[in-house]
Amino acid sequence: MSNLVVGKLKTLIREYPKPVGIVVDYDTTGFRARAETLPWIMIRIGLVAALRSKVKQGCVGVMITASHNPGHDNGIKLVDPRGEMLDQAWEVYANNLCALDDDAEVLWTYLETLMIELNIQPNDDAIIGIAYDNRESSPLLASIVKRAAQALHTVIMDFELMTTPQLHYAIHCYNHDEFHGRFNEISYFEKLCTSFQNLVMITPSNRSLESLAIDAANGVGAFKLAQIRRILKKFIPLDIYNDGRTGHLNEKCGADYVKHYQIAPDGIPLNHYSKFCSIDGDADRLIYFFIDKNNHFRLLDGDRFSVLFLSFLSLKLKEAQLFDGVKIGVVQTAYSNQNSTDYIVKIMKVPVVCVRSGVKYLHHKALDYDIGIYFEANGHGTVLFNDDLKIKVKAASVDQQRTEQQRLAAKQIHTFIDLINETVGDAIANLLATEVILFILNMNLDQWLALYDDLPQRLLKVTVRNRTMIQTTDAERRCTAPAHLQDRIDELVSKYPSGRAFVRPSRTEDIVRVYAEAATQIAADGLADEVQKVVEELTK
Ligand code: 16G
Ligand code: ZN
Repeated sequence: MSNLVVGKLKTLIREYPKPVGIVVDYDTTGFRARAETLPWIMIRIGLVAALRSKVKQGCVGVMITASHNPGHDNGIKLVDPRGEMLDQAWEVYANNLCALDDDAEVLWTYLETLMIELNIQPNDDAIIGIAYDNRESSPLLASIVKRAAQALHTVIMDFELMTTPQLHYAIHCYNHDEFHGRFNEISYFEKLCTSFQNLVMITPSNRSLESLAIDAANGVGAFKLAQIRRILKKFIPLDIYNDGRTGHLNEKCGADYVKHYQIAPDGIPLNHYSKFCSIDGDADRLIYFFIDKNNHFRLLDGDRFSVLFLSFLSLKLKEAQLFDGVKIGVVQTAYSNQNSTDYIVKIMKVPVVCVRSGVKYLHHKALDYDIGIYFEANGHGTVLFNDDLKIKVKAASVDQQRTEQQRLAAKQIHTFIDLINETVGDAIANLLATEVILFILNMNLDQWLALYDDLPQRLLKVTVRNRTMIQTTDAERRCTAPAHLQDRIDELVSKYPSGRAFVRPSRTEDIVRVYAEAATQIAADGLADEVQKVVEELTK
């Protein structure tokens, strides 16, 4: 066996050598870089995926995407058998493999040691499911992962073109008893569309749903949305723009662009609709926007989804007489607008916890609740419901001791749970969830936005010599290095009414991010500029 594996690895290494002196780091987003620099990493990740599958005795997912990055980038991340992000201990194995010399014998020695430590054999069964987004480089990178994994006796399930959340869901289904080791894309579309239709149909109303214009970032989501549009055409008109047929991926469009620049994307007719949304390149982020009556661009970001989903669920739990005793919590990051946090805590009386950026940190924390709602301000998030709560809600929906209104509310929650993709934030599922909540609550985007006013904010990118000089604590809200940086930020913040600012090194770009908010836009801009100057001065 070992000679065979070493032989296959030798061939792969010869074809896709590791550049000299390169150092990479698997973090919350996996690996991400210019596509042409990635092939050698694919070999290592293919091996890690195979081992992870052997250990877990389940199917492991491999997603090839660079999300909202430009089309020339690509990336890779692994999905654990429950459909969740890769266990953090395994990030270390991925990094260790990448740090080794480009030599098949060396790689094999490391793998052998690891297999002994993990108590697995090279020829134990392994299965991985691979999917990719619509970047030109994706099929080649996927083929390298497959070949490396196959060297370790691995069965490959080729999902080809999929969104990141679809792959998470596919992996969850594949490993879940209920699905008996099967998954096909139809079950994903059925889950979303059937629950959406049911929610619309059980809700008494004589209104119909208004058209939604979707900016699909010229990404893989466009192709999947086209199928949803067809299935749901009698229920909601979904008009897809930036659909990947002509424009470039994430170029002047997509959720990240719209959120970052706070402007409408190119390629969408602003005069024709009252509701718009943007998803990102791999369809795991969503933001909404509209043009108000004064012709101003208005954004509804991830914080707004937390508030909307929470309002809906609290109301329906109360109507179903299920609210008491249910532990609901909202998980946010440092980027969440302070006014959203205040609204949730002070007005809605629901606790908020802040964790560091990165979906897996939010997801993990949300598991502490019966209903855990988490969204990053950038539009990535979902809702998690624990099993007891699901059973309780289902029972209430058919409980003849309850009034019809109480049963209906329980049924609405139960159907809403079906619509949500609990494995990871899913822009397509969340878009349908948002539409149906607005329909049930009879709200338009103006009313949704009016729930609270955002504090003006400014986000800056700062280029420094070495971004790891900046170290943070307290969910990335305070700096511990370089010395004096936090004191200087505190001093600046104290000059601004409602001021708040923090600095953190990006994990996806070679820059430092500065965030500031304050009572006015001028003040937020001023505070961000002042903090930027201090960062530049102390990292010279
Ligand atoms: C990635 C993360 C996102 C986080 C962002 C921070 C996932 C799937 N995505 O996009 O959650 O907000 O990185 O990026 O975890 P930054 O470190 O460059 O600010
Ligand atoms: Zn994404």
